[in-house]
Amino acid sequence: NPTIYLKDYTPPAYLVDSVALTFRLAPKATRVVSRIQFRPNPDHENRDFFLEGEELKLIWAKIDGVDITPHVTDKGLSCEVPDAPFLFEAEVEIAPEDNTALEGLYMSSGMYCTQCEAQGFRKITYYPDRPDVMSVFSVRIEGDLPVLLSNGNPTGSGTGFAEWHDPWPKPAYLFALVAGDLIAHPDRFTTMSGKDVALNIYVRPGDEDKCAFGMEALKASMRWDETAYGREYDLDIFNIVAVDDFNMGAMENKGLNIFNSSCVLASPETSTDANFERIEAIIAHEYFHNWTGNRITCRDWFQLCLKEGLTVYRDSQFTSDMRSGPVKRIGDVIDLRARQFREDGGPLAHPVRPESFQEINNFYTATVYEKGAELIGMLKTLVGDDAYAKALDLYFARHDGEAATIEDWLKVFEDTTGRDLSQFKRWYSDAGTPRVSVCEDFNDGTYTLTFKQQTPPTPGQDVKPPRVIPIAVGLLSPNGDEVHSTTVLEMTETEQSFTFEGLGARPIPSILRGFSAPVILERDSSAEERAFLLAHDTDPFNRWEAGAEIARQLRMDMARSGGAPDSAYLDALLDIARDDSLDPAYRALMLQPPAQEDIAQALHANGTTPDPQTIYDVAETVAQTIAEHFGNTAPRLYAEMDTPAPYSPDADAAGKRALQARMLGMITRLDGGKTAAAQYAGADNMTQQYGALCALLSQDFGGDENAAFYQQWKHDRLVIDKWFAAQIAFTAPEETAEAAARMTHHADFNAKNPNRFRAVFGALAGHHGGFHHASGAGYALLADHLIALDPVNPQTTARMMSAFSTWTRYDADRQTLARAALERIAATDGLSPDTSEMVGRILS
Ligand code: BAL
Ligand code: ZN
Repeated sequence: NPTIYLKDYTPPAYLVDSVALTFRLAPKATRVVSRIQFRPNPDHENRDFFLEGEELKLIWAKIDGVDITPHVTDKGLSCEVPDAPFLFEAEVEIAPEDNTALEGLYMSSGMYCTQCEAQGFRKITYYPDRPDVMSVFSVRIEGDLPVLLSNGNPTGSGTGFAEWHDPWPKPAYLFALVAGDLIAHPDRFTTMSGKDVALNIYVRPGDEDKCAFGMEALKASMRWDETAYGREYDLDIFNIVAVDDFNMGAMENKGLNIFNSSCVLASPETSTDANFERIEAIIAHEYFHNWTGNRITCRDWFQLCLKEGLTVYRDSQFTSDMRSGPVKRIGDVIDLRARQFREDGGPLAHPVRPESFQEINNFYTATVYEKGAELIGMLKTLVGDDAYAKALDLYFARHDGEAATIEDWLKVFEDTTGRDLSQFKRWYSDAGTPRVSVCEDFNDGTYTLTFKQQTPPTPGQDVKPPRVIPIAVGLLSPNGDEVHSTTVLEMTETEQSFTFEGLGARPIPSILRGFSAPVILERDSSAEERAFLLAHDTDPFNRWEAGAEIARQLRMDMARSGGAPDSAYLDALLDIARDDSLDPAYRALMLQPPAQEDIAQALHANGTTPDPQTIYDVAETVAQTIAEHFGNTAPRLYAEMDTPAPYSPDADAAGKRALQARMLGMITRLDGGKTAAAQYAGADNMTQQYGALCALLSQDFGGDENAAFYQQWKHDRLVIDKWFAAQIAFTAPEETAEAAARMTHHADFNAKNPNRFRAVFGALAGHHGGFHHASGAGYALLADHLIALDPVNPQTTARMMSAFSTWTRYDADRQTLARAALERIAATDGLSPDTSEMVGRILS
């Protein structure tokens, strides 16, 4: 694939005023008739007419009713056209049943569905498949299926057909069609201006009882967007459809969101607390796209963060409002460090707004999404809440109905506040995670913090000028009082000092409160100071951070030079666990050990080659020591955290269960699995059933429960995905690859289903010690299966390639093994452009 550059952007040669599509559905030979009203774009000189189209069989084409014979290649169609508005018509044939890539129109468990973002519409018909061509769509679907859905409002239906009209101009990537034997879970919503909206969640028969939670989440999202952003829904109907085979989590098609069934179906018996929270967040995310993504879309795919960063930011605000703000923030930062910092520090690093790509599907990344959201949070911190609200109002007013850019986005903030955001823009253009070091001085009542920022080089970007970094700081007195409440310091230079006057004693600083910027803070604080902040910081994020830093440092020290946790650390954990003034969900997070991947990342950043086996052994030793230190506290707290029946997925109850699960992990190390087996036997919900199973498997118990679990749930695809993952996640490193290989031979393994493929290989890649085992078996197995999957489903293959992105961090022997696996992938004949780009970047 050629490389496409942001700098080469040119406006479309032709615009589309309206498009009418007729689908005659058939699994092997669906016919699509398109009638597209074009007009020359006055802003464009070049008049070459080209429509993207891939894997289409052209039946006929006409311009203004006259047959034409266009020039057709495997990329699209070109022909002579009038220098005035004209009607282009064509009929094409496609084979949804053969479409295993799950892009365009495909079939999943007997239903037709679509995925058009980013460039899937070109596999449905010839079209200017670019987001800056927005048009009004009318759709007629003909097919012998009970439910026939498309975007917009229904305009007619009868036996074997349905018609839809979407009055809101949209790019082709937001087109959707669903047809199948589906059951609706219906509801209604009255918008803030009193408009009645019909809501439906469509599912396969048998899944009807898993829709209620998603529907409540949808209504809460609709209300929240009205209250928080003044955004009202704009069609008569809003449909969600659950699909089993889906490359992503969900898709925000206008008025017809299509969801991976794992991201919408929920019931207490089959879904964990974590599933419920994620479903609520994803439903919100897709709904919020209606304004940030659909009404205002992206001019080109380089601007992907314009809709994704903002929408992730909005869904995190929503979750914070629905649940606990600090718990959500801590969870987001854990995730950011695990996925985005890892990306930003390796061969896949790219700017939040990339400047080039070969395959845009490879840029649906943690950097575009999660770092993109962090940039919105920083902007809000810098301008303040009121200015943020005004800027957003201006954004919606100024760009509604447009395909916008990051420049447009920043301009509304500049126009609202009078600030110059040119330095802030570097956050969009420069890859890499800034490292911010700090030193301090106290003299005669004046306390000075001096910060230095430095961003390491990333692929294609050697020099990184300083960025504006909002650093939220509070100061505590030695007796634990807050002597200076949170202030946002605006760092703009490479090195910069900030002073605080009139202090009676040298304060203890709490820096980067709330994780006010996505940077790595480097501070040589003493163990005492961290322990002090862990006990006294009034900022819940930084209090957690102090504990996390102690936990990370301990494991790094042990991995480098042995040793054991000291009793101060163990007692601090006990104090937190028993502190009733703290929300159980927060306590559970405080007791969550750092991921082994984080320890490897931190060791590498500090110049030590991480040894995955040692990191695994340290994690086990520390966990065992903590369990022993907790002694009777664990069973006592375990009992205290009992939640009343019936199960409720609300945040309070889920928080209690999270803390209870931490205790169960400790107890299972000491009681031979008795408590976990009892929990398993008595559980009336998946959180506790699966939690007990995982606790048992992690200590090599639970053979009977494991077999019973499979028997009980073998009919439920989503539960069996969890079971597949659990067979791998709790193995010792030397057994992980073998366990994953065994699961690929299980009768229920199906590589064509992305959820099942990810259950196995996500668990393998997520097992740090196992994937990076010295034998190289993890690398080899993943390479085998990626090579096999690539011709079937390039997108899922390419995304899973990122498992290899840290390979150069490890020792020479592991590097040799990983390189061999990567080179084997690279040398595969006919490798997809998606995977080819990924392997090229990872090897470079
Ligand atoms: N737009 C792709 C899926 C999502 O981010 O919502
Ligand atoms: Zn999104």
